[in-house]
Amino acid sequence: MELFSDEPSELNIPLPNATLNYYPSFFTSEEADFLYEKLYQETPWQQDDIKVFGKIYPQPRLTALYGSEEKTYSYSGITMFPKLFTSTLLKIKNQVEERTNERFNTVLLNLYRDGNDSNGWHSDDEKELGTNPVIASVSLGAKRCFQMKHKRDKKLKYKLFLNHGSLLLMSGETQHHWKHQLPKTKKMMAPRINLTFRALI
Ligand SMILES: O=C(O)CCC(=O)C(=O)O
Ligand SMILES: [Mn+2]
Repeated sequence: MELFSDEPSELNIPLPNATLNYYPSFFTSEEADFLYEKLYQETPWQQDDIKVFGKIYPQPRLTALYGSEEKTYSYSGITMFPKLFTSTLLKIKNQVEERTNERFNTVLLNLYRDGNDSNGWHSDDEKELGTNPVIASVSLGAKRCFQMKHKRDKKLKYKLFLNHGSLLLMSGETQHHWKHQLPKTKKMMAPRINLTFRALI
């Protein structure tokens, strides 16, 4: 309940060919602080190499993959083997599922150590996710800019600053028609943790 705030608890972001729901204060700032610290400390962060246009680079962020089964997840030439959900991640997953009425069996964690870490233009459209995947993205830590661009209509662009403790739900045909990225920034930035819950089939 938000007694002293006029910030809406849920925003439907109206973009063509996309379904986006944003929950700016999905977690209270105390809950978000706690989860940030806990995940920062307890996650075995790794830095994989990725292949971009045939060249190998270290990924510009750290990641970790968790799931309820041992299904692997492959993207950008990497195959990740999930660890089993921790109790922290299961609690977050339950809250996300309750709010969104969706079910997830995998979460990919990203740690952006500073403004130099990033995530390039992509869609979450790997075949393991099926058609019209639902992606639930939780943000903790520094407020970073999340950008979207339509694949065909170059005029269609959107950006959103993702709050500490927020949830962004991307569903419907979003991944089919849009790409998203988290660009580098020259501003001094504290670390940010992002969790994307996904359903692998
Ligand atoms: O960090 C973010 O907000 C985006 C992460 C993302 O797009 C991904 O991991 O697929
Ligand atoms: Mn993505």
